[in-house]
Amino acid sequence: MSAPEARRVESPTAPERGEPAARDYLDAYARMVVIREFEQTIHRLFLKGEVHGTTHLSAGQEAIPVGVCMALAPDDYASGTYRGHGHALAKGTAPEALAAEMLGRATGVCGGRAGSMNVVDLEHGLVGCFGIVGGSIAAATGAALSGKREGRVSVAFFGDGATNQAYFHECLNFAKVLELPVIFVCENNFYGEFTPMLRVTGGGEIAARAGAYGIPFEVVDGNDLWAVRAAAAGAVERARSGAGPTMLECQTYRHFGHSKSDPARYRPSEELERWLERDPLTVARRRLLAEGVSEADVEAVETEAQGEMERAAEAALAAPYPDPHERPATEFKP
Ligand SMILES: Cc1ncc(C[n+]2csc(CCOP(=O)(O)OP(=O)(O)O)c2C)c(N)n1
Ligand SMILES: [Mg+2]
Repeated sequence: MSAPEARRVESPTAPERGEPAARDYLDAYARMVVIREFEQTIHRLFLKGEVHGTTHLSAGQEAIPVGVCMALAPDDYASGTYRGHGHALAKGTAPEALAAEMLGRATGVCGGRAGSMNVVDLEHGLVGCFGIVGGSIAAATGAALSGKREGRVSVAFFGDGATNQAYFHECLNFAKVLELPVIFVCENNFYGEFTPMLRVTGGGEIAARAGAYGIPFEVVDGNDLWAVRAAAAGAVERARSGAGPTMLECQTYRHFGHSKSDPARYRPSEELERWLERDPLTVARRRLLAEGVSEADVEAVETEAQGEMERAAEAALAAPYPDPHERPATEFKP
């Protein structure tokens, strides 16, 4: 089954628009390249046996966390999924600390004890990444309760599959009733594990579900950094002004299988090819050049991002494992 075109259902409020400078987009593109390099490096290290357990790669979906985080302040909150490397890197986690975490090393962002699926980085407002489908929705909604008092916005990143979980419906209702400053960002990659989204989604429309709770929503091209940032900026403005939650359905596609054990043979090759032609990195690169950024400047940030990731992987591989007898520095102390 090929990925569908979503129907554009009218949303209660149109978000506001404002544009950052070309330099900001170049920086954001650099972050997208870091995420892609990160995922490819983790893929290689996994095959070498350096990454224990499994891991879920987000290559192909980079424009979503980066575009959304462009619109956030550094101390705003976000939660991510088990496909959360991009969520953490976009929110500000250092590639070196995240790579070390993937390898279970003591220098990891959680002391090497969280691994790929459960990263938390409170210093950068990342309240957690969750292996439970839909868990990120509840965490970000909870953070938005604090956020409402503190003037902070909270973002939940989650997949299309999570919109069939009770968390989604309870949290959207709760957020609307309390007008919480939360943005629900669905990364609709059209599959939940090996199952096409349409086969398990009543009504076939994800964003429109928010409308049932009176929450403004928008269907966004999730492979277009500019489109994601603009939609997120409108949602952030609404949240900060006290106008409550917004839902963004960002349509995208994962380049790899669901997890490391999935070769993704269930996807028609024409479908994959069609989406690879709209690789978010290619789309962003083309747009930067069209906006007048020079080829030399684009290449410079690509080289720098690749170098940054190589250094991060080397440092992570050289780092020690945590001492199992020592209490982790990151342990919660009541
Ligand atoms: C509550 C719960 N049920 C089932 C699973 C098993 N599971 C892991 S990922 C996944 C699919 C989720 O798909 P989606 O939300 O679309 O996210 P994607 O993997 O596509 O990013 C499922 C069913 C789980 N981790 N948690
Ligand atoms: Mg999915």
